[in-house]
Amino acid sequence: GNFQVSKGGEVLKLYSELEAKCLDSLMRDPLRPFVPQYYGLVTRGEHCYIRLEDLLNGLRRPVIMDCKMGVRTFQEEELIKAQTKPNLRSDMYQKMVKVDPSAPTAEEHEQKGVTKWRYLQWRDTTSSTSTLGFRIEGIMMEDGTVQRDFRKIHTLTQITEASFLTSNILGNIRVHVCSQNAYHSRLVDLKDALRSSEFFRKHEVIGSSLLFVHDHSKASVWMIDFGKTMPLPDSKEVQHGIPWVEGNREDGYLIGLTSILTALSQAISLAEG
Ligand code: 4IP
Ligand code: MN
Repeated sequence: GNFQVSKGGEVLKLYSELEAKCLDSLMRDPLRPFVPQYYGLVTRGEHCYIRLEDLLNGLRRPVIMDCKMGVRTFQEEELIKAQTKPNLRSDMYQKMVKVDPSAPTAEEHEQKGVTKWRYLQWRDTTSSTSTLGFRIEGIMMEDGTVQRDFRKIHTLTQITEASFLTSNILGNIRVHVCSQNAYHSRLVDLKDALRSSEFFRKHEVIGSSLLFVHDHSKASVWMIDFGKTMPLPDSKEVQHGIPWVEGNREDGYLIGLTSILTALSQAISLAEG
C-alpha cells in the first residue's frame, strides 16, 4: 500500500513513530539479519518516510508470500477502546458484509458499523490467525498477479496445499524443493535469533508479517511491518508461545512460526514424495 520505490535499492515507507523506533532497536539486536536494513528518515514534500532496504533488489520475477503473524491482529488498546469509547466504522462493516452478510449482529446491521476491534477479531477468527497463529495475507506470483483468497483458510493442510500449489506454478519441482528447504533453514535460524533477542522479549508484536521471497536462484524470509509492535512496560516480558488472555499482552508469534514450520515440512515431503 504505502510503499514508494526509490533509487539505489531502497524503498520508502510512510513514517510511523512506533515502526521507526522498532527498526532503530532492531538494528542493534540479534534479529538484525532478519529485517530490512533501516537507513533512517527522509522528507519528501510534506511527508516523512522511513528508508528501508529493498528486499526485492536484484531478484528476477520474484514470488512473494506475506504471512501475518500472531494469534490476534489487534492491539489490546483497540479492545479497551471498543469497550470504553466505541467508534463505529462503516467501512469495516461494509468489508464484513461483502464477505459474509450474516456476520454482523442485528445491532451492528442496524448501526451499519462495527468497531475496529470487532472487525479485526472477526478477520482473525474466520482465518487461521486465531487457531494457527498466522494467516496468509497474500501471494504475488512471478507474473505479478496477486492472490488474496487465503483469508478464509483454516487448517494446516489447506495452508500446505496453498503454498505447495503456489510454488508449483513455478513449473519446476526441483527449484521448488530447493526454495522450500532454504525457507525451512532460514526459519530455524530465525527461531534461534528470536530466542536470544531482547527486542522480542520486550515487545508485543502485532500485525507484523513474515515475507517469503524467492526467485529462480534464491529464497529468503524477512520480518516486516512493525507499525503495531509495542514496547512493554519496564520489567514486563512476553513469551510469544502461550495463549492470549486479556491483559497478558501475549501475541502468539511463536505459535505461528511453529505452524509455518510444520506446513513447510509437509510441503517438502509432498514435493519429494
Ligand atoms: C485492514 O483490514 C488491515 O487489518 C490493516 O492492517 C489495518 O491497518 C486496517 O485498519 C484494516 O482495515 P483488511 O486487511 O481486512 O482490509 P495491516 O496494515 O497490517 O494490513 P492498521 O491500521 O491496523 O495497521 P485501518 O484502521 O487502517 O483501516
Ligand atoms: Mn502488513
